[in-house]
Amino acid sequence: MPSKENHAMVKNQFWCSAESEEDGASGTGVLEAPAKPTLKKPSLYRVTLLNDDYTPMEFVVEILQVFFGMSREKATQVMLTVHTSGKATCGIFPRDIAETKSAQVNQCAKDNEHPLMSEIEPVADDE
Ligand code: TYC
Repeated sequence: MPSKENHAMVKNQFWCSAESEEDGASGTGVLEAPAKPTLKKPSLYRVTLLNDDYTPMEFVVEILQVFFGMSREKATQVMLTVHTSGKATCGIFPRDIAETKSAQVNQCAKDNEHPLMSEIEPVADDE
């Protein structure tokens, strides 16, 4: 069973070896660290709210406060943008979170018998 100390030692050896490679010293038999790990950022999704003629403005404001953590002032602003422009962004999140928030909004609207709908769309990498 390797001890904590052993683990730290192996880790140090690992990095020392990678550094010594730059000096031309190789053949130590120790695994080399990759020069640069290739990491991919998670794709992001925009949650939008759609306008309709029947959902009360106050209900929309409360939805934005509860599910998107907006202040009452910000929520009122966003609700009015939806009301006048047809839709607006509520927030941008990794896919799982965007899907969950959108589903929560749609379920809450359904439970309260309002036609309010939200949807999600992918955000372009250069956006
Ligand atoms: N248009 C609605 C009304 O006049 C209000 C509303 C705003 C509905 C935003 C949906 O996403 C929405 N009562």
